[in-house]
Amino acid sequence: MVEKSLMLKMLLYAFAVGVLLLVTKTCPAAATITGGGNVMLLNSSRLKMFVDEVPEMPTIRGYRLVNGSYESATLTIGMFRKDWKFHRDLPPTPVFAYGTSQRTATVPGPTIEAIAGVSTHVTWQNHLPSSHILPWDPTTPTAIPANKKGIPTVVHLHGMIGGPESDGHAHSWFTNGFHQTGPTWTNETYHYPNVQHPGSLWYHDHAMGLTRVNLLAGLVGAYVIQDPKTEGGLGLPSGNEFHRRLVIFDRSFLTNGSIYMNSTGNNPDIHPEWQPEYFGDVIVVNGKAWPRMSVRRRKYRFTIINASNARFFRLYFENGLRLIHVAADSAYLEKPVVATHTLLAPSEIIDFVVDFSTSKEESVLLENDAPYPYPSGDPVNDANGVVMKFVISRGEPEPDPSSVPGTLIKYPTPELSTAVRSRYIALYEYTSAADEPTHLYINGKSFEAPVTEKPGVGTSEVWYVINLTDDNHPLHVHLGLFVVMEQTELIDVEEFRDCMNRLNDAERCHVEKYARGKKIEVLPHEKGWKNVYKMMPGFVTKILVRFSYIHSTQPYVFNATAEPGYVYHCHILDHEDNVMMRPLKLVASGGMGRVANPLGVSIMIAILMMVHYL
Ligand SMILES: *[C@@H]1O[C@H](CO)[C@@H](O)[C@H](O)[C@H]1NC(C)=O
Ligand SMILES: *[C@@H]1O[C@H](CO)[C@@H](O)[C@H](O)[C@H]1NC(C)=O
Ligand SMILES: *[C@@H]1O[C@H](CO)[C@@H](O)[C@H](O)[C@H]1NC(C)=O
Ligand SMILES: *[C@@H]1O[C@H](CO)[C@@H](O)[C@H](O)[C@H]1NC(C)=O
Ligand SMILES: *[C@@H]1O[C@H](CO)[C@@H](O)[C@H](O)[C@H]1NC(C)=O
Ligand SMILES: *[C@@H]1O[C@H](CO)[C@@H](O)[C@H](O)[C@H]1NC(C)=O
Ligand SMILES: *[C@@H]1O[C@H](CO)[C@@H](O)[C@H](O)[C@H]1NC(C)=O
Ligand SMILES: *[C@@H]1O[C@H](CO)[C@@H](O)[C@H](O)[C@H]1NC(C)=O
Ligand SMILES: [Cu+2]
Repeated sequence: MVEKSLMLKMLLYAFAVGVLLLVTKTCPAAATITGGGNVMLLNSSRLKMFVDEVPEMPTIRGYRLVNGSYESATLTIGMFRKDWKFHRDLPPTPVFAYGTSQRTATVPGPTIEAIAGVSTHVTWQNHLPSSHILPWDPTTPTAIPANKKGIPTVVHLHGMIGGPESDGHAHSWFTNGFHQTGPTWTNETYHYPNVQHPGSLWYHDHAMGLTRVNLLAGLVGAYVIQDPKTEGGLGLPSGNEFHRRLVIFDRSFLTNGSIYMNSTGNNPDIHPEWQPEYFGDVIVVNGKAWPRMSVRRRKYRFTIINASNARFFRLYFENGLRLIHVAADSAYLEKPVVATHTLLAPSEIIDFVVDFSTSKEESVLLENDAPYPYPSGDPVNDANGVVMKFVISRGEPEPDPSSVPGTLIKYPTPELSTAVRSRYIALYEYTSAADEPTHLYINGKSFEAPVTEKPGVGTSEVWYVINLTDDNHPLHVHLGLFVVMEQTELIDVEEFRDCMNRLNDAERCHVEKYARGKKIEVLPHEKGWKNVYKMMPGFVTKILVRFSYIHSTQPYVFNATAEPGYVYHCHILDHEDNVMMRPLKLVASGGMGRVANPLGVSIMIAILMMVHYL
């Protein structure tokens, strides 16, 4: 399937080049071709790499400093249509961007800096035009305003431990000027308590059925919760110059600069436009294609947010420079973990320190060798195998006051015995007669089916995620944090899959009989508290999910049981939209807000399966 589409793509390139030759002959000035129904894809190798310096996104303080003390702030951030230069030699690209005004809006959006314990209020405003710049598909469950005008948007702050009203529920969408709002929309202003462990978060759109296109259009940005009390003393490289946040995604372009997204579905008679996974052939860092960054000969900290729709990145420095991981997703690790490679799934965050003073070379490439789709797809090529270039200042290492301490921040060790119940949950991928995916479900249930996951506030649960498909589905849980306990290969997978296809019931299919294969060690830098994890195909992955803070035993400072509740989903956006997402409703549990206490062992099994649907 992958090869087939690649072949078609190449044929199309060949055709397009032919057209270009023809046109340039008759009309030498024609540098771009539009219209006529013939899409002209940009050949990404025409874009010279490393010509643009990586931008630092603007920062906005989510607090006020009043007489030397931190006070809560209210921000207004809009979504605007504007043109964005992704590369020196690429014409401006129409995008949707977050910012305080159309002029200052950026892709990715501004970085919001919050202070632990000081709440931030944001009024997110939609200033988008009446129709989308990318093809979306009305045949998947999608937010469509009654007057069919306007682009539904809703903002999710990924990693925030906050109330459901401000979680950016897929049905809480709103259009330009709040002219139309979704069924669970309640308030123009979102409240982010910031009462949680310090770390990196990111905000992005989450509107029903439009998440993939709204992100692809540019609606992503970073958010950080800083805690001077716990982080300040660590001595890590800090400040905007030495702690850099990089938002990475992949995009394809047309020669006229527009973002290219195939508008023909893989099953066009079922879904005219939906495709199961978007891959672009240009790697974009902070809004620039294959940028370069000039660095000094000293330590830097990089927080990398993967905002791709479906591409995985396995990052490494070509000269073997070490990555010293200090955090993963939103939380610090207990101890730094040194590695040369790091695998990043969509929406995961990695956070590491690199010491450029140890580099013998004066420039070094950050490369990627993850096949796509991950892990069984095509190998990377000269284009998507390269992420960016670091140009290191010449001469002797600089004096460098920063360091990486032996111990970072220790949170309570997750105890399996604290889990209070067990569940089995299956994720299914359905395919057409032509063996092309048509849609994906969790538990064989649509998003609209009544909620089945109702964890108690303050409790922990064990989920066993069983993945029987060929694709890696990064699972993301809103509100909760989890620790990956164990990954066990399934034996006799075919037999188990057949049973699951018939019964959709892991217990009756005796999952324990199959979950007896080899165990794969969780990588040390992924052993901390996470909010997304890539589940290995053919494996059962056991995770302990916690619905309470990890930094303290205090109860949530908001009502987690309020409407409209939360969701959990696959973070491959094209899957999430169609509809690998389920509601998650917190319920009061004996003494709301009490920290989980041992009540017995619970098991939740999430099973990801490939069901052949004929
Ligand atoms: C680029 O060409 C496509 C296809 O003809 C068209 O839909 C799009 O609006 C054009 N973009 C720009 C920026 O002109
Ligand atoms: C893209 O351009 C490069 C260099 O100009 C060329 O070698 C390659 O064949 C082109 N690829 C396609 C698919 O046309
Ligand atoms: C700041 O502190 C000064 C001196 O304590 C006080 O007079 C002033 O009212 C304070 N301002 C605010 C805005 O709190
Ligand atoms: C909306 O949010 C604001 C700011 O958080 C709050 O003051 C107000 O009470 C909320 N309104 C409703 C109807 O919930
Ligand atoms: C777009 O997707 C359709 C359906 O999968 C495929 O047939 C076609 O080749 C794709 N077009 C390009 C340019 O990749
Ligand atoms: C980003 O995420 C996508 C899908 O979620 C994944 O395929 C890709 O490898 C990730 N990239 C990085 C740099 O983590
Ligand atoms: C299922 O396995 C595939 C193949 O490795 C993997 O890409 C995907 O992330 C897995 N999904 C889950 C939910 O684990
Ligand atoms: C929390 O929200 C639920 C559902 O709206 C409501 O029934 C309950 O009374 C609220 N609890 C508190 C403490 O406000
Ligand atoms: Cu998925």
